[in-house]
Amino acid sequence: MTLSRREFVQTSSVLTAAALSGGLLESPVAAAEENATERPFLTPADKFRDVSRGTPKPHSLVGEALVAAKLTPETWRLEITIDGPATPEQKEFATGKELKSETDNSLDLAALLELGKKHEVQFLKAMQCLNIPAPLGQGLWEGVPLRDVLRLCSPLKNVRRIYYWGFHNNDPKQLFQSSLSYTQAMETPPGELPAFLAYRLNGEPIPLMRGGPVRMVIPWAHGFKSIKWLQRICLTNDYKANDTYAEQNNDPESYLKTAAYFENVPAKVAADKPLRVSGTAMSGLSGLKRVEYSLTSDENKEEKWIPAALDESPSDWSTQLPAGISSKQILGFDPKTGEPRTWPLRYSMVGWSLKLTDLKPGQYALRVRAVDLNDFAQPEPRPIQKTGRNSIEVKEFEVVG
Ligand SMILES: Nc1nc2c(c(=O)[nH]1)N[C@H]1C(S)=C(S)[C@@H](COP(=O)(O)O)O[C@H]1N2
Ligand SMILES: [Mo]
Repeated sequence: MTLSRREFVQTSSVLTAAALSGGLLESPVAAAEENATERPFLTPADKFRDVSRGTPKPHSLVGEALVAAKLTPETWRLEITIDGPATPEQKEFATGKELKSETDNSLDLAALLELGKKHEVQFLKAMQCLNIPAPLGQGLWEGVPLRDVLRLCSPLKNVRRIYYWGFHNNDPKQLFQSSLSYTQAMETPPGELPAFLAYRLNGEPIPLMRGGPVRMVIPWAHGFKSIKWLQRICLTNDYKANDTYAEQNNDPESYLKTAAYFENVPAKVAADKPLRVSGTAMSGLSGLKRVEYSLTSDENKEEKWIPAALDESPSDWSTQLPAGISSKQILGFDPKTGEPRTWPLRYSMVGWSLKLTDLKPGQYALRVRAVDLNDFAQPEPRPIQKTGRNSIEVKEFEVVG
């Protein structure tokens, strides 16, 4: 069931009137007009929170060092190699055509862009670290599905896993690697988004800062699968996930989780002034049904969960997207109408807001949680935090008279 904001407001006013009788009244009808969160849908490339490893960080390189690292658009190369008999579990070995600088057939950016003319995909995705509570930023990513790149290595035999890494100062200790199964690389459920090699972010070449010239982007996964400064893909018969992140007690197959986040809540609020609170919610693998909040105080410690308003899909997507990009081209949108097939969009963030009125002086705690399409409320269904943070956020504030 999807509700428009107006329908939603009508429904929630009934809910809140019933739910809140202890003097803490929310007035959803009054909030209706002011509810839309004036937040741009896309995060500018330089405003993402950065999670990068390396000494020096690859995006700090300039001039000759950048050329030597092959991180300029002209010097960038992708090598695809097949690894040897590494583990006893490999009774058969992967075989296929390799693309290597040595043999002068590595892939350059021009060749990748050429593949893009035929196979390009575009979609909106929020980047989120498995170990950081809030998403890092949201972008329109464009590139070529990994499956179309891997076809350059045909015929492939006995490949069970694909792992890949980026520039790491040619130092094995700085290597940060991720992996996918062969199936995840090659097959995509209808309506879902494929693993792909991205070369544009928000309509521009991916800046070095965000992992350009080419970054792997894995739509369904946390940030650690989306390797920046991509330079090497390796095909193997080894069936085990061999992500660097797995060595740090993280679940290497974790999907993005559905969760709600606050923006800012002031520490002190004036009594009898309405308090508007907003934030974002991530729609993970299991989708997002609603965002709920609960307000407790010294006098009223009982948690009652009340729906907050979710931002609607922008009425004019052209105001949110880079010039020249139509939402009709973007995966997850209807190519005829340019409207999202589902709202909120899977693997992206949506704004939410709520308004508290008639607050009496005292200490309060405001909590917010997401409910997914299977009716699991945060932190369920996966309360183990090393599969991706999704604790319920709480903000404490004081109302002063
Ligand atoms: N080459 C490389 N790629 C990387 C990383 C890294 O350290 N090196 N960090 C990963 C992790 S853990 C995250 S959360 C995301 C962060 O992406 P961002 O810096 O664009 O926000 O990049 C991923 N890709
Ligand atoms: Mo991360």
